[in-house]
Amino acid sequence: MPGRNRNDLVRGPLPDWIATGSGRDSARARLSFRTVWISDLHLGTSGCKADLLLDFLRSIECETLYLAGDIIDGWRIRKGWYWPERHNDVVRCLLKLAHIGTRVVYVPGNHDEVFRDYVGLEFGGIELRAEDIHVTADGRRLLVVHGDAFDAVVLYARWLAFLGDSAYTLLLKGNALFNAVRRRFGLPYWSLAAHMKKRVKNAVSFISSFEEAVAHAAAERGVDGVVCGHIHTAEIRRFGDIVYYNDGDWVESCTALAEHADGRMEIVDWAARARNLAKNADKAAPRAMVPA
Ligand SMILES: [Mn+2]
Repeated sequence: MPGRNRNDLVRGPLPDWIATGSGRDSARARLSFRTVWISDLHLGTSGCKADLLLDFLRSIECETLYLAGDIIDGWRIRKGWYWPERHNDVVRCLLKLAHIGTRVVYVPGNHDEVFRDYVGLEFGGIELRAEDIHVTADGRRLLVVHGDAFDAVVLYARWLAFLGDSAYTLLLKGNALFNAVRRRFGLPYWSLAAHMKKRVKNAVSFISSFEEAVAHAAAERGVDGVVCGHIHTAEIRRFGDIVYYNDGDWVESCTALAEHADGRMEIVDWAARARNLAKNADKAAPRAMVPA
């Protein structure tokens, strides 16, 4: 952005539709990160915690913001229109961040895979990519994907031990084809994550084999780590030489992944932060009106 001081733009007063309400938002210091990843917002569904998400987006500043898939829930919208004003606010806030100089990269997931037809293009300053390689401040290369490509690998994990890597590659392709066919016939995306979550006993082993499958793919790609979403479970975990990062979601946990200026990575739990702020406000002013 030649001739414009990015920091002035980021820190300057925000337009009304960003700094709505109390005015506290525009006054308070923003949390500054080098990079932020969010995914699985599921805008267009009642599950999306849009209020907390807006509060988060208005509280941060970063050089690069990754939207790591399942941002708009296209599968759900097809069943019936659900689009409250709050969800518009989120979209406008994201566009605004791109406009004021944040690099915004959108890697579509399975619920917003219609956007996969547009990878390589740019809309309103938002870059659409099938995947990306992010280089951290301390020089590590991280593969950024949504993660749905690994559903089939996880499902057949037991067989893969016998069949080896060619079957693994075949499964990755098969998973994409399987859902492309379902989409063509107007069938909903078959979600392994949802399927496994119904069987509570298997949920833990599902999460762990998903993480292993993603880390395995990252190792094959020769990167130092991988950032994904999809299973709605935030995590930072090392598998051999690979560090697996999951930024969580904004339906259940309300978490993001953030990189600090020195390359240090952290999971930001915005729901927990909101709870703590409310608790402290309660202590400081016990007779204040706190909405239930
Ligand atoms: Mn997903």
